[in-house]
Amino acid sequence: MIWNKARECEDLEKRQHRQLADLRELCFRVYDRVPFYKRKFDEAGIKPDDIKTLEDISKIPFTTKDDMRVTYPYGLLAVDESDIREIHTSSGTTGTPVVDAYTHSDMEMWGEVMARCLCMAGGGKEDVIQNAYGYGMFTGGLGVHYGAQTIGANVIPAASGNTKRQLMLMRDFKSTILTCTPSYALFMAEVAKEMGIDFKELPLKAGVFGAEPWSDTMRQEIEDKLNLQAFDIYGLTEIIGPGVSNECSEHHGLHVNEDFFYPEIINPETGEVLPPGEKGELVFTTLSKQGTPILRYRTRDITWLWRDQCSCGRNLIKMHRLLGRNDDMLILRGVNVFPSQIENVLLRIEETQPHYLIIVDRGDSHLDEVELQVEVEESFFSDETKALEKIRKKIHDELKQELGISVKIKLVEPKSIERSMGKAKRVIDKRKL
Ligand code: DLL
Repeated sequence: MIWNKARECEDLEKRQHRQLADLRELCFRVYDRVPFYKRKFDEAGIKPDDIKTLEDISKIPFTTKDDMRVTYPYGLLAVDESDIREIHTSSGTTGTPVVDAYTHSDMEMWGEVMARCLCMAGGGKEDVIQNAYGYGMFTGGLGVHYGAQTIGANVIPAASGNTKRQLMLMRDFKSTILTCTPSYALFMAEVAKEMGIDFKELPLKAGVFGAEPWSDTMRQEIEDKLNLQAFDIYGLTEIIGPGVSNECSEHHGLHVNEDFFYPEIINPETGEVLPPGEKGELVFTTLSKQGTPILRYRTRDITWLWRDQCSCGRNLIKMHRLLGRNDDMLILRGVNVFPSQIENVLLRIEETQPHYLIIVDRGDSHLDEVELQVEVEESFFSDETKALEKIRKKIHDELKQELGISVKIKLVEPKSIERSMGKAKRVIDKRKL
């Protein structure tokens, strides 16, 4: 089933016509209401009325994660605060987060795009959707929830964690669709095995997995172990949360909800817009968002776009599953982590040196395991285990506070981590993503 045939299969010319009208309206609106954008337009020497074609979008300056951070909390708001119905922030960290503020119409739009995604995965009114994405400031839980309610399904707001209860709910309430991160899906398979639950005996038919990188090999493993069809879902807080794009049953690229989120691929070095089929950095403009509209947001995600007449009937442009990022952001257990955050914590702790190595792996549990090797300051390095244990615990606790996740700390001798003459290699990622 297609949730909104009129929009998802719309004649291309008509769609582009509306995209342009929305883009122009957006430019006038933010120029008028958001001093940040007015300044950006003025600095670039352009006026909203200079945007006369869709290609003219390339005249508009990019927006970056840093722009969003320095305008925290409400610097990008384009409506009165009293018109905001809900806010979400980027996951995990206690540093300055990125804020997404939604008006009533933004909430409706979120419900609509998520409804489309769940439909692409075969979801409908008769389904029981077990939603094991985190609820809270993270957009995953509530985003999927609104989509599930829009399609009229029964949603089980299980949230992430408490895996045994999760599996019990799945069995007893006969969940047909599972939504969570792909690594959590595999972890569930392990626990199910220990509990003696056989997925072949459950009515689960589909899984909508995203929020972190995964591969076709991992898809195969999930499909085999959980006995379902796995669909890739993509999204990001800055744009809306989940619901930006999703795979249909063809499993050949993710359809982008381009009537709401206008995608471009750029050369990350030059900023030049690249033609369909060329690999580069994904950039989005939210065409109709009211609360915190974003113009030309540089996602740092690497992929390419193409358009074909998909066998599912939709002609929404497609993006290839993500190929990686062009910054050093890691996604650990669904939490976005920058190595610089770890470095800042180490710099605050006098017993350590900021010489460190982050080793990420997926253990038997299929969940991300992170080990931080860190050098101890020469004058503090002693053989006394008790003293070292105290330092280890201090780093562990401060990192947990900063990142929101637990990291295994391994203290190493001064000068034992390899020094680099160029860009230091701080991360060894052994996950096969
Ligand atoms: O992860 C929103 C989301 C929730 C998407 C639930 C899908 C499902 P953020 O925490 O802001 O938002 O992280 C966004 O996560 O820029 C990508 O680098 C990465 N990411 C999201 N989906 C995928 C995916 C949510 N399907 C960042 N494959 C993005 C690979 C993904 N990476």
